[in-house]
Amino acid sequence: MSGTNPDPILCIDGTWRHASDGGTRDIINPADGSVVAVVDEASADDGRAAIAAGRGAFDESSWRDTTVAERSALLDRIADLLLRDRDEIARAETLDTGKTLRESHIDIDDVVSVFRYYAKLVAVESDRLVDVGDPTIVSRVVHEPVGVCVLIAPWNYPLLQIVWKIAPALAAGCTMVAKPSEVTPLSTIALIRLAEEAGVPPGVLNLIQGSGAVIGDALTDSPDVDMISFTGGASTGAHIAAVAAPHVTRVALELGGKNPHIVFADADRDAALDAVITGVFLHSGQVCSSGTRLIIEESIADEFVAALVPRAQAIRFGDGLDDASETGPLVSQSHRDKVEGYVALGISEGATLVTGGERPADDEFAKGSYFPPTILDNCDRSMRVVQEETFGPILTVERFASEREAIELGNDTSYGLAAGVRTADTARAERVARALRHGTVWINDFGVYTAAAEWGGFGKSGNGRELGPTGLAEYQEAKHIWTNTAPKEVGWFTA
Ligand code: TXE
Repeated sequence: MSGTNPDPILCIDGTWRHASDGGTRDIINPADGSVVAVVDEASADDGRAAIAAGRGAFDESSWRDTTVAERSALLDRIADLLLRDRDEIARAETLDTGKTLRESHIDIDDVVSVFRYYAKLVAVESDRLVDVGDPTIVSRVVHEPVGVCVLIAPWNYPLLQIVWKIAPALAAGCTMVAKPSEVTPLSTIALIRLAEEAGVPPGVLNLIQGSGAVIGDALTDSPDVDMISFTGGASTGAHIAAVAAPHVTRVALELGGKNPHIVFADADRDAALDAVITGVFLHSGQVCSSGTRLIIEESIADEFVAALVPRAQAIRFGDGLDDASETGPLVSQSHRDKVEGYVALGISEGATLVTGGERPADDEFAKGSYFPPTILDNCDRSMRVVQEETFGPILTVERFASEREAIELGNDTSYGLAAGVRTADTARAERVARALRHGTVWINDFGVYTAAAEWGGFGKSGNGRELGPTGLAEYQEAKHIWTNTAPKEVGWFTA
């Protein structure tokens, strides 16, 4: 397949085109290293053309004057089309990312719920009347689209992450340039085609596929961009914020996490074991909210860790297209190298390797970027493996003696995306949940979310919020319109 590039996949102003400099990229299946597609790789000029298309559609077309009812119906149509093509898109997502087909189907259902949520939310949007205490004054706050948005997504949840941005941006009436991760563009390409079929006008939703290093600055260092929403690595996010700062562009960042999962001795043991395993090893740990730090009450720690081991070892990893696989490979060989490096680092820092830690030797896994569920015990918060995002299937274990210490450990991170607390004591659960400086806290649950509740981080996990009403407000400007219905002289100056 390598070398052939049949269908153009850059969508600029409603026209599907190849890259202006003829660039292409092989898309690799991490399960076996095969090339699943060859796609156009945009140049910086293509990026600038996409922004110009978005600017033109925002400033000169009738898009921003569409009614909320029209945009709501459009979102629902996209959701319908996603359901029609659910199996095909799920397969593309699995080939791209390595995740299991089951996970890809769940992602599409989640994405549909996000479109449906914003279709409903925007339909009931209304101006807010402000009582200024004078019956002759009508004061209203109205919401308008922020403008041209650049939406940059990562590779772990390619469709889901881009839809958390596209759905509210469309609902708000913005125009946009969507850029999936260059290693996982297939589901986003399918989505943009569906959006076109649903009736999104030319120039409103442009698609650029390419390397962040080549086109990133062209997309973010532009006075024609009103908003950038980015999900990805912390250093890339900081770079984007710096590049956009001279233009005072609105920037929303979702930058991952190092998420504590706190287990008290009175927690339901079996539910806790199950949640800890799922919380960290789902999608082989390539989840921004992965429960990668087990923080466990010392009285139960040894027995609990011993019980985790057989569960971790029983996880069947393999090709995501194989129904028997419970989790897939890591996204790439280079990412596996990074994860492997963190295991070695943890051991050198004094952690005890309890299970996993070495890439599988079997021939069956030789061509894929597999890495087994790994547990590192006897960790402490000074270790880099405890503080840095490994983004792989590595669970670190720390022990605590008191509620206060559990909270201190849970907050001892520069990130602040998500945390879990497990206890049978509801008052303690509430105290701990309120004390944790994280954007989401799960009590006796882990990893779940809903389109209707805000998602985002404290600290270096980012700023801004996706989902929920705030996720729509990110793409809106609030404008105050003050109408004096009985104008008369104010008489401030006497002349
Ligand atoms: O992310 P990058 P990478 C974390 C995780 C991972 C690390 C690095 O720890 O190991 O980040 O992953 C685009 N201007 N997360 O290197 O580079 C890029 O093309 C504009 C957490 O893959 O941040 C892609 O579309 N855009 C995370 C997107 O940024 C640029 C999910 C993310 O890539 C750019 C993934 C630039 N200068 C990784 N450089 C999460 N928060 O869930 C790159 N990009």
